[in-house]
Amino acid sequence: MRRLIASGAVLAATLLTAGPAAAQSGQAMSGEDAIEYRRAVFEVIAGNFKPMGAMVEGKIDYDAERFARNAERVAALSRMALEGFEGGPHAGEDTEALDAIWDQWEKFQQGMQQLQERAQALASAAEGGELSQVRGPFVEVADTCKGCHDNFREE
Ligand code: ASC
Repeated sequence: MRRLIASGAVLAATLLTAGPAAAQSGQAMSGEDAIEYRRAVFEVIAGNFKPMGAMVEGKIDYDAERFARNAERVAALSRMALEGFEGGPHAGEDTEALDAIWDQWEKFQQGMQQLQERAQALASAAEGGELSQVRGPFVEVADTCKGCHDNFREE
């Protein structure tokens, strides 16, 4: 009985501190947590994507294994990004996210979906190990990045 009361108190405290954003969507992070989370995801995406770009552009030597490994990471991370936007706009200074994301949520979600699909296609193409096979899929992913930045990110 004592244990039941204790767990009830913990549950009540959790619900109280989770705040209105979480209450609305069920699981959304709130405020600075959401901003920090999504920035971290995009930071690691960029850290993996940039060397791939340098290989495609011939600025560094093509390393098929590294390219495929990074492509796998980008594909996995692309599936983690949307969560950081749910329940927003979030209060916080350290963000370039435009309110257009939440005003046009359907369109934003479709962009994120396209990123996931194209990043997966790139990872699959990279398994073949041929630079000629990854160029096209790489450009498609980069175009998707740019499309969302143009529409949904501050200049
Ligand atoms: C990158 C990077 C981006 C995208 C974008 C593609 O390497 O950091 O944000 O590619 O520039 O157009």
